[in-house]
Amino acid sequence: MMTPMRYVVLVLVIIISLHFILSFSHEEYGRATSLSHISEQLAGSKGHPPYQDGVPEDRYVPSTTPIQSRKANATFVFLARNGDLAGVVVSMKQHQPGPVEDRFNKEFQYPYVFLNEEPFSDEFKDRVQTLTDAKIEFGLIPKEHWLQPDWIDEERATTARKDMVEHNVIYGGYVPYRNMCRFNSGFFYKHPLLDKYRYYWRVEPDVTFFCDLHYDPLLLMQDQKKVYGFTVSLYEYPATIPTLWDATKEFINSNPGLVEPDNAMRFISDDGGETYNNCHFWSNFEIGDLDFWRGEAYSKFFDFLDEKGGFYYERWGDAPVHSIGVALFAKKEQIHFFNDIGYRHNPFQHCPQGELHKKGKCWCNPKENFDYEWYSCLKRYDALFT
Ligand SMILES: Nc1nc2c(ncn2[C@@H]2O[C@H](COP(=O)(O)OP(=O)(O)OP(=O)(O)O)[C@@H](O)[C@H]2O)c(=O)[nH]1
Ligand SMILES: *[C@@H]1O[C@H](CO)[C@@H](O)[C@H](O)[C@H]1NC(C)=O
Ligand SMILES: [Mg+2]
Repeated sequence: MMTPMRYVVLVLVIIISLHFILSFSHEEYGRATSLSHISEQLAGSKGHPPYQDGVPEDRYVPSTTPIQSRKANATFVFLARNGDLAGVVVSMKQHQPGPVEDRFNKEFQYPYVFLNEEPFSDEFKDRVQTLTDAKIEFGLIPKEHWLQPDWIDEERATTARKDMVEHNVIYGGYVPYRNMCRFNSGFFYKHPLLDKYRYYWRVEPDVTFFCDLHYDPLLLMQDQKKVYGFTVSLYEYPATIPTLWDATKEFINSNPGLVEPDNAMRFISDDGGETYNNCHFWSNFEIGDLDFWRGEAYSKFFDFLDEKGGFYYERWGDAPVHSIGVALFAKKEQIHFFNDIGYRHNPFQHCPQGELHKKGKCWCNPKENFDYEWYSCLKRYDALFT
């Protein structure tokens, strides 16, 4: 039997050791294994991250074109399961008649494309259609775009998953999550329902949009020939991508002509391409150019990565794969930070600061802003333009 005193001492020892195990410095960001873990690390005494850094520059130059007269060749893209319905409604309700699109989508009615590897239920379709007057198309993902290809060595994949579970790698044991990452990396833009569009805005369940927009971000992409737009950037867990950078270097070496000379390599590498610094744009929010993904450079890059099998032998995410692709094959000016779009996907959010916050009538707390937290990569994006 343990005496109460011993019990207290034991608990204290456990708490103190946990504290040491969990605390890590800036250099050790790679040890994090899950987002909730990181968010715990960031949580200050008030239960939210200690957002302590200054107000970022307002670097967006608004388009002077009146928005009422024109519309981009674009759609919203929403990958979801039937079980995601509640979260889909939350994301769309703010997205559609809510603040984000008040300024333009009522008039322009950008359509939505919903994709799923299973047929959407009637309940799902009915409830989603109720939320908007815009056209919604529901698409089925072909099996060969979704399932683990049969040339993947299942034994090797199983071992890798077990290993990741043992090491507490987030989603490390899940095949469907890997299917999703591979689909988002290399197949969503090949879906026939997206053929007729050039630009897309990716939306996920349970995200929050905080501000009014006074221009059409899809038209901004089209008019300013942007390729990729983001709101949050951060580090990937190295445990999910041990050989992704080696594969990338191999690809670059055998296809030097595909790399854009005016690229954003400095966003993803601190040593001129020798190593990956793990920075990536957080792809649960994306506004992008589908033709860029469909183009020669990215297509070849994706096929090359797919052949390596890292989506299954490791757990390559669509965020690092997209980010590396964009950083290497687009001009750095074609990557756009949507500073004025207040956005949250748990556990992180971008909240516009200062004048932008006022202008957008944003309802996020400006102090809760990930931009210049130590785990954010935005400073590396800024450095591209200085
Ligand atoms: N159809 C379908 N969609 C999926 C599946 N898994 C994930 N998704 C969708 O893919 C997107 C990303 O999945 P999430 O589960 O949100 O993954 P995540 O953002 O990395 O993780 P969370 O932090 O849990 O949100 C969301 O739009 C999901 O609805 C799946 O098995 N089938
Ligand atoms: C929209 O973009 C797609 C893909 O680039 C293209 O095939 C289609 O013709 C475009 N439609 C219009 C109306 O420009
Ligand atoms: Mg998500």
